[in-house]
Amino acid sequence: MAIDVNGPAPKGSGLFGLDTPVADARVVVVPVPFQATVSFAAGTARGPAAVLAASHQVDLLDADVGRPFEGGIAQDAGFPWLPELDRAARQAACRCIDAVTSGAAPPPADAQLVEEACLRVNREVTERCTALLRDSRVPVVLGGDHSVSYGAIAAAAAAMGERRLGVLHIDAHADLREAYEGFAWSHASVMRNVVERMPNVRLVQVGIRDFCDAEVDFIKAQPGRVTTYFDAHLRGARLSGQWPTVCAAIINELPENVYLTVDIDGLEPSQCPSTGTPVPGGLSFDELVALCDLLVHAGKRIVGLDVVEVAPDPALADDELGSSWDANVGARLLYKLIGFALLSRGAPRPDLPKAPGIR
Ligand SMILES: [Mn+2]
Repeated sequence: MAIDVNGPAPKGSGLFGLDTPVADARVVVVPVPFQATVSFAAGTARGPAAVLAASHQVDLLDADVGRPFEGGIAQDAGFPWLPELDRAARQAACRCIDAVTSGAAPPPADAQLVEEACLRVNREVTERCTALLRDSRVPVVLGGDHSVSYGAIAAAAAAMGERRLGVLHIDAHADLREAYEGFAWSHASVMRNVVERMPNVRLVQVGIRDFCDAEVDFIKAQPGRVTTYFDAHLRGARLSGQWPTVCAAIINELPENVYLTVDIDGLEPSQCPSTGTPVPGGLSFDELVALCDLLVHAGKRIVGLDVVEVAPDPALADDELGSSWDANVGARLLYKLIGFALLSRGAPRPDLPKAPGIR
């Protein structure tokens, strides 16, 4: 079916109202609705369904990134076994967290179930993304909690061979804990695991405003590997109109090939009120878009990306998810990030008439 960019998304159509077969898509979105180790409010397991529903509102022409749909975007079937595994692992994780927070040891069988679930998700996401990268396609993981990024980053890092991979990490949280609530593969440990297990990764964090002593010690101990732009240190640039200057510095820390991992809570909570662990402060939507725009203009190549921790308002029923504000922001951000990834691989830039005074 031809795409009508002027009309509404057809009922029952795919992500962004497109019907590109997965086999023909240059960008493949892999939904991973996993939240076993979520520590505060659960809900991101409904993120992919909500983003899919909300994506039908996204206009296909975009002033920042042009016509990403022409690159071919499709969402694959994900992992049919995942929802059941997620439910079982989440229940086991809750029992572990209850034990740990009351000073007891977690039940060993539950701890093992969570660990094995996390390892399986890591392994299967890595396999899926590796196959896409081998095919010169762009893997896009849609979470789920932040733990789902690990497998995608592992695939991208391995695809680099001897070359370095920059990981541009947008988040309120440093995610550098050695383990959290007893889980080695927690969302709160994902970047620690990336840095420790993928020697060619260079991690650059932006927007961080929730962290512990041990995470700061880890950052200090990794001067060539980890650079953290704390939100408090970015505030001056944000408030004084120096955002592009600080973006240039951030980008300068990254090698040519970049994996982009966006925890939606890196944005201001007004953009993600239902996410699991919202924190005041953070980047505006425009600041994140400007950072990505400058990244592409600087000649960096986006090899893969993810958007995680999007959660719809828990009051919404399954058939109402398209009206979720969190998912609306998530879908629009996802479309732009896909667009930037395609621009970074030579897609044509947008060609809009510019009004007087606009450069
Ligand atoms: Mn976070």
